[in-house]
Amino acid sequence: MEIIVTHKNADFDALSSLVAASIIYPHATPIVPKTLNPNVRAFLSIHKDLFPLLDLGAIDLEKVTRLVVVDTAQRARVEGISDLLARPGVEIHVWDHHEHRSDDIQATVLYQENVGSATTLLVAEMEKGEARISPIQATLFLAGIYEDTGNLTFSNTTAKDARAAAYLLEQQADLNVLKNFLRPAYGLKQKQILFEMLQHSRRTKLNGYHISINKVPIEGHTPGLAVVVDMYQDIVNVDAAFGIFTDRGKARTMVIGRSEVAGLNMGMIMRSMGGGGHPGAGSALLRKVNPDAVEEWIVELIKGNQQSSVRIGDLMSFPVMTVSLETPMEEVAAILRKTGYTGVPVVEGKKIAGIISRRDFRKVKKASQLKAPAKAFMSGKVFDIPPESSVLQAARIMIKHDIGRLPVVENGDLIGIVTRSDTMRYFYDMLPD
Ligand SMILES: [Mn+2]
Repeated sequence: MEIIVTHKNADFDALSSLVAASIIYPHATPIVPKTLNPNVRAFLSIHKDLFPLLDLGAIDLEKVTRLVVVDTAQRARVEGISDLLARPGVEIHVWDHHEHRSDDIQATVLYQENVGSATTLLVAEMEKGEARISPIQATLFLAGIYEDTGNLTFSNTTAKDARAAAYLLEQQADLNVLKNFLRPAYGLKQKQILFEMLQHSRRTKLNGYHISINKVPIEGHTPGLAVVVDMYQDIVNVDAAFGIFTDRGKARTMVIGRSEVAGLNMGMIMRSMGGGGHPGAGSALLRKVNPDAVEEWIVELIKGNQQSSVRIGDLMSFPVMTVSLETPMEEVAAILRKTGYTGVPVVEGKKIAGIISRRDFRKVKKASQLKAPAKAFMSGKVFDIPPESSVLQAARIMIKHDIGRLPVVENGDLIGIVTRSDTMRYFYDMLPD
């Protein structure tokens, strides 16, 4: 059998992706997660009978041959399927719009695009297949897209999201129903928190942006904090707003952020804190932390964002010491010795043909082989990077592939080189003046 699952604390995008996937995979059973956001729960309590969703408990997982995961690729965010993920022979399809992470679920088929909502990808697929969508399904799908893109206003919104929304309106999505469900999480408790935030509201200018960070004590489970931060940001009118909500009894702190500007990627900031999100909105759950320290941490992360405006092109060394395909190995060795470099690109004209590093000399077994040309020992697999990349991107490639230097390539030509110590120096702010 086939099942469709999504992340816990399901939002509208998660729920609508579940239902949308059940149209694309007509033989698959959509499984509703145990925890739902309050507005999703409210929607389902009224519309449950219209959507044939099952609990995971009703499924014999032994019989599952195909698993479809929607609106997340993170293992930890999907409950109850770790055995299934580990079982060989299970076909796994992932539909997700979050940035791909190396520890994500290993998909047999991965549909990943950086669009505003996961629903967008599934709706685009449906439109291609000319699937029939009922008005109530169209309404739910539009709720998914609207919630994740802030009604197509968040900076993560793409033309594809707007196109999918247009298609759903053509399929009679009902904006009145939508309006009632998209913001119902705002009640008395949320109102009190918002008022408290406004009373203690402070604005600061960081890295050229107007920021407001607000620390609020909360007690017990408090849903709808994202909506509160959203409204708070609207009212105080800043580029980015953060709520640091601490429940002292449970020693838990929920950090929620909203950003209106492309230069402040909230998802990136929250990922640095162990959470996640999109460029426009994100959150992180921290245990046993001091809210003041969290505030400082956020300030540091925002300041750090400024650094990401430095591009690899600013940091690289050039001209680059290179050797040709025919340079004898003994000459390469002499160059490495003289310069202290751990490796040197092998070029053919301006194009990189390979790279030769100290490690490659381990392959040299006899002295006579030192007369052989570089092309015989070089590694032809070269990772390179364009000059407009960020330092973080370069660091990621070097760490992932355990390489110490990355050729910088523009229009196919080698224009510079960046080393691991360049990036380290940059991160630790030890740039020589
Ligand atoms: Mn989503």
